[in-house]
Amino acid sequence: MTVSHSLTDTLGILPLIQAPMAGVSTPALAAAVSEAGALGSLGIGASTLSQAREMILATRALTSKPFNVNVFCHQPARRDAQLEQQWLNHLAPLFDEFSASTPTQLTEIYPSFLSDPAQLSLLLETRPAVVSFHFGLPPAEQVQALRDAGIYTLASVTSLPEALAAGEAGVDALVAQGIEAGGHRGIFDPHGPDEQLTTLALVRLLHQHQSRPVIAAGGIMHGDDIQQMLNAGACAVQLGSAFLRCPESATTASWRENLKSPDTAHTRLTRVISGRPARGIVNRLITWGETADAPPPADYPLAYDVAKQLNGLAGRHGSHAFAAQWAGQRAFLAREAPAADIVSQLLAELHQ
Ligand code: FMN
Repeated sequence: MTVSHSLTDTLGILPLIQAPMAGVSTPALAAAVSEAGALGSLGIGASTLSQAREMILATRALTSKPFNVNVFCHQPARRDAQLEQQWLNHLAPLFDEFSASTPTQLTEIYPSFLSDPAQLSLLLETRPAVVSFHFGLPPAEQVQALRDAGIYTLASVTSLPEALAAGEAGVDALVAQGIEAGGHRGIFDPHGPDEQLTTLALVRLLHQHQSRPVIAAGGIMHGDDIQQMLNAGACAVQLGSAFLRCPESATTASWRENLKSPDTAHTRLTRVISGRPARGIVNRLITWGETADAPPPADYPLAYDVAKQLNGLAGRHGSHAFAAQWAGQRAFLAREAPAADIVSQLLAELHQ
């Protein structure tokens, strides 16, 4: 049986994690957060193996402190040629706007940790202090192999059954991701039921009904929010949106502009961008993909393939109207400051 120790005691860090954010959390961001005494994270779910290796080595060159590396554990896409064609047909008028033809094929652009043994080998070789899983769980033997290598393991969960499954798989601690959270929802089966619990409800539920340490994620932007989660039984918190405006983040200029505007409060949890539920600032693809007559989007990550192609095309014409700009419900509270200052401001508020 796995004996879990608290992340903060094991690693000697503050109870604060900068969320892994694929494409946004750079080595500079992760290292700055870790140097400030919290836990920085890299998201390698959207990277090639060599990019992932480079990011891990670059982070290690910037800090000797612990950091987290996050992988995607999604099930392979359900291929359905008819559904994929319907989705492409629905998006065709958007490609027409740029006088471009619609793609004819969709590709699984992100290999899952579950089907790519090279990702496990990379983690065992580079041994980051922490590894976290999103969208599901690896088999218990793989979790054990990571733990045997001295790696502390985390898994995103959105419900009690997912939390119990993560416990069964031997994961050390759970990231309880509430409905307020920005970015992709870590739900294991995106086609299954979803109670859509708030972060506070989920933290209390998991604290009451299972024994693994719980890390709260979703809508946490201020020291008061951290205190509320610790009071509810969380041992730490994980914040993504709070770090989007840091100079160290790879957030684009248009995304940063939008984060400053009151429109940032207008986020939506939608499957139309990637095929999995994810929360972002409402853009033209979301509006277009959610019209009453729209067919269901292609499965994850097939829908993301065409969304990225559309965004690339629009970008070449100077438009950001189709960019996926992930943000939590409370991202309008994100502060523009270096990551180390964000960490110290949050701690000062926590201890007021
Ligand atoms: N979580 C992951 O486990 N892996 C990711 O690659 C990932 N990418 C994200 C990208 C962005 C831009 C954002 C905002 C979140 C992402 N998340 C990812 C979700 C975060 O882990 C976390 O659950 C979320 O940021 C918490 O909500 P908040 O944004 O309100 O703080």
